[in-house]
Amino acid sequence: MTSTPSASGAAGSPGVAVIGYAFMGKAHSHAWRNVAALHPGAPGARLQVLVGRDADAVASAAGQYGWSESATDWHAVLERDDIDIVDVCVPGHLHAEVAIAALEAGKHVIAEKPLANSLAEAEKMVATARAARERGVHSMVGFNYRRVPALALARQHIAAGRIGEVRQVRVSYLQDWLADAAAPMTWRLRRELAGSGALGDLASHAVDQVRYLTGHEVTAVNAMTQTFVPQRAGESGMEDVTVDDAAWSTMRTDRGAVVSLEVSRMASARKNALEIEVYGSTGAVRFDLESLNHLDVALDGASTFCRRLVTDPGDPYIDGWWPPGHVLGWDATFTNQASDFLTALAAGQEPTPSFEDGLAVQRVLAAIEASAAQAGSCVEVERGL
Ligand code: SOE
Repeated sequence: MTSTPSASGAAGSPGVAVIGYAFMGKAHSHAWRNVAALHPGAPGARLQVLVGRDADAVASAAGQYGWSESATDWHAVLERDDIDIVDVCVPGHLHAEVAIAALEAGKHVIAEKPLANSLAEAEKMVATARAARERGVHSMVGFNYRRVPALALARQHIAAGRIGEVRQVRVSYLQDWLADAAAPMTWRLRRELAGSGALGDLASHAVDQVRYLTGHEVTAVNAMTQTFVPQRAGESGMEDVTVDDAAWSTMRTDRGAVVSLEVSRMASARKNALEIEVYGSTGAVRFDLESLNHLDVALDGASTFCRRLVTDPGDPYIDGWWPPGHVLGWDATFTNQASDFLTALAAGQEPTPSFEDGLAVQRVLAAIEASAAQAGSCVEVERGL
């Protein structure tokens, strides 16, 4: 255990341990550090310990991100009385093990998406979360894009009936960080570590948005996946890529809508493009993450879209931020997520999205994989919990 000079966090606030200190660990650390300063009324968090395998690297990250300590043994961290919340930011193959152990140790848990690498693991996590809930121990899966103000507003409009009956959804999530065939092998391209490729990484967000925005459940899918670069340079020469680079699917929902979904980490020149369009009988909404403060709306029978900057007083989450027109960044989604999580815990409530939501998404992803393996034939999504 190493103490850092720049310890931060409010005494008396829940003590947090983040497990994992790479990209997501950094984004979550930023959120825990800033949540109470930004969101009026949000309980604070004590940045107690950042956990990772490499002692020097995690100590350095802990100092940089503002943690009191760093540690290398997450099992030991779960035994500590000064830790109330465990935030799981490790690669997918460890989600189930860490989250289940943390819940059983009486810690509230946030697990990064996708919930797990397999349906069996996700089901176990849900069973553990349900038992923990009975003991007042809560859990959430980190679909941070639910906390984009424009998407939260889109959901409000749809729920209020302002686009009528939802008929069609188009959702795509495109990135390009693997477009170069010379990009090296990473854990994200190994099935045993990541579970899947663009599917778990990006389609998990896309499917979650379909459920979140419309309230529909996906019931059946036809799909195709593609691995464009089957081998990449690893530490020991060329290694097999064992996950998808991209996936396409058409889907039906339980309330008669049709969804088209497209995800890729090989879409040249697209960096982090999550685009969503929802078309209803009397209107539509349209969103692009690369312009995340905007929502295009055609409401209540309007025949064209108009663009709305979602930074006005009363817009979702904006009370915690800046005056109108002073735009938010991608990091705000994690701060808003931390605020919602801490607020739910303080009220003794289960935060959303729950592990059940994570499992529901996982079932759609499993159906996509199954359909792709059967040349795109229709696969029903498993239901029931
Ligand atoms: C990488 O593709 C990644 O970091 C995803 O894992 C995140 O969930 C997404 O928000 C940004 O891109």
